[in-house]
Amino acid sequence: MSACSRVVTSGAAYLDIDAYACCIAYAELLNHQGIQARAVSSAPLNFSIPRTVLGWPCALDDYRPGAGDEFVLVDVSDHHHVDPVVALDRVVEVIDHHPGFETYWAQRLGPTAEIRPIGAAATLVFLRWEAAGLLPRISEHSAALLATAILDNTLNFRGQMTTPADRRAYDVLARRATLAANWPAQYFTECQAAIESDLTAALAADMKRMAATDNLPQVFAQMTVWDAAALIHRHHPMIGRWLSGQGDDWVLNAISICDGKSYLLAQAPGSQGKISRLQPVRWQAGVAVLEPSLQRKEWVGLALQVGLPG
Ligand SMILES: [Mn+2]
Repeated sequence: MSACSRVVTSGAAYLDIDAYACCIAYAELLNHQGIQARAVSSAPLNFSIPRTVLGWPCALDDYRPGAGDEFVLVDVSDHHHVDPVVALDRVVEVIDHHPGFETYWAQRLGPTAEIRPIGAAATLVFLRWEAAGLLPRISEHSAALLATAILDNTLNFRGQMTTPADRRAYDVLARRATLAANWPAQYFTECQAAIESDLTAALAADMKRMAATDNLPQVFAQMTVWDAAALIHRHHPMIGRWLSGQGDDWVLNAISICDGKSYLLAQAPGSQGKISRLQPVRWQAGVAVLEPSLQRKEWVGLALQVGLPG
């Protein structure tokens, strides 16, 4: 009989840098605390994890969860979209920053479900390390992963969900990981180059079907790049063709770090209208520009508010 393990895992569709960092760094923390834990995922990694990051000396564990294992969800709380390895009745902890399922988990887990609006789930994991008094023992690669996840999920601290805790966590972790001062530009530029070299795969890897609300286009693709205006200028027709193949009702939210704007692409008047009802943008030739940029989880938040009575 093998000993039971805490399996730290995330969403089913894909793993972004925040989910990836949280799995690895939170499993490392649990192990320091004497709880056997593993970072496990069966989802593909998306384009927010570029080659430089993959080159750091860390990885997910090659582990198949067994009958007695317990699960920790990080950077996900929608129970419809968790990794297929998860047994929902054996989830013991949730650490997330996506809105919509706070009540579901509060009823099941009480205070061990921590779901709150903050720039990155990685910041919540950083706070766990700090609260445990174990920050001096965090590995350099976990510190670098968490720091980079914070950069990505806060859109280089310009995202509207960014909090002072995200900034402080980045400063502490970047120092600990000795990241270069120009790491943000380097990171987002590398992500953009990877995305442009395989655009349809990048679209497929960060596309969600919005079942929860009628107030958003059904297909909601997103990418975060250094310069979205340049990317759209180069690839607009191709992006439109590929997304039209996924359905009639779609939008692409291309988040541009260098100018802090969202470049929205949509073709159908109905899809454009759904976006315009949530934010007052002007559509021109299928493109609308929004400053400051909004992330998909913020669009979902707006769409859910519209659905509330009163
Ligand atoms: Mn996240």
